[in-house]
Amino acid sequence: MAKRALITGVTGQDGAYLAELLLKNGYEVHGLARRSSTSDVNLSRLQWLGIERDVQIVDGDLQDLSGLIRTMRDVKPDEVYNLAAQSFVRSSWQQPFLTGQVTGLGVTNVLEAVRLESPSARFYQASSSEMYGLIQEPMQSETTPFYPRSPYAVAKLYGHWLTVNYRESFGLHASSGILFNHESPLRGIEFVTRKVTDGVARIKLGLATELRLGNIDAKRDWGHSKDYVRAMWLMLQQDVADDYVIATGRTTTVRDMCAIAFKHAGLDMDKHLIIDPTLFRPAEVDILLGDSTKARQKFGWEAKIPLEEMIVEMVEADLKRLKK
Ligand code: NDP
Ligand code: GDR
Repeated sequence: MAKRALITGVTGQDGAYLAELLLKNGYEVHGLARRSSTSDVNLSRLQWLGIERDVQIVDGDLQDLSGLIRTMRDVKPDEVYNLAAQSFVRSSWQQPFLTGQVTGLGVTNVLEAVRLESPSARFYQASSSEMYGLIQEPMQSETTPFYPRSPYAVAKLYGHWLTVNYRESFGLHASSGILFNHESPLRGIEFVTRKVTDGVARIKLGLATELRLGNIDAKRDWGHSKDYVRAMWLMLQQDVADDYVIATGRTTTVRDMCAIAFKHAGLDMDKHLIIDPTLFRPAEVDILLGDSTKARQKFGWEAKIPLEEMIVEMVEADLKRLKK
């Protein structure tokens, strides 16, 4: 019989790529999604991948425990991937309470629903390199101390430790992936890589003349979402649940990432890039660089798609979108 997976956040970047991977692997895929007044459910990313009819959508919200319990009872999943979150760091200062409710306490709701209705299911929690925040070690691994620098990161830390706690308290097969930044053509437009590739495509097509960014000295360890969802799946195939860092092991400034996009489009970055102080954050994570030796040794995971290739793919996808 086909394995059954439930993905929360299926309409997001990772949810879409993970659904695609699980479908390819023969899974029956159920996705929790919330309705909005403009569309029943935002299926645009699933449509981009051509899988919108293959995913069974369940109406739900991470804040609604009773709905999650009912969903778990109905779907009876073998694997649960908790990807839903208010995931934009900058918004978390504007909406700290909501971020705490969804990104933090939401994890309690999903874990409780699993514990009560589907305790043999394997559980994945989407933890984040943002939890490292103010960096304590030059390369961050599973043993590096955390120092969160935003309401988002504080909420993620709560979800992370609760996952560890439910594993230790109730024996759940609950794993946490500490994923560093990962991007793709399906990345939300508010995140810096996509803001850059969309901005560059607009300038190239004569739809804009400038691109405004905040702190371009920040450094990130950027990988491709397609590589990272494979790591999520591999984690849940292990006999013993554990926590793993997933990263490329290479860090790049926002400025240098930006230069790749401008160069590919044949544009002079200095003529178009404007630094806007209003886009700086109240507290910044200056540098992230992950060490995913444990994931490589335990299940052979490595990032395959380099930053240059990904940024070019994103610029091309944005040019195509805008020409339409
Ligand atoms: P996205 O922002 O693209 O997707 C977030 C998803 O969560 C969307 O499907 C969104 O639904 C859903 N969601 C938001 N609030 C609720 C809610 N209250 N109830 C139910 N669903 C909700 O994020 P990514 O795909 O990039 O990331 C996936 C997860 O991994 C997130 O938890 C993120 O914090 C985490 N993460 C991401 C990293 C990255 O670099 N991408 C790195 C490390 C961790 P809707 O479409 O309706 O808005
Ligand atoms: P991040 O991603 O905060 O690392 O969180 P984001 O792309 O938003 O920022 C990366 C870095 O770029 C700097 N920056 C800008 N960022 C945005 N969004 N817009 C700008 O105009 C801009 N100018 C400079 C930021 O200050 C920052 O240093 C992402 C999310 O996916 C989280 O959910 C996830 O947990 C972490 O990655 C790992």
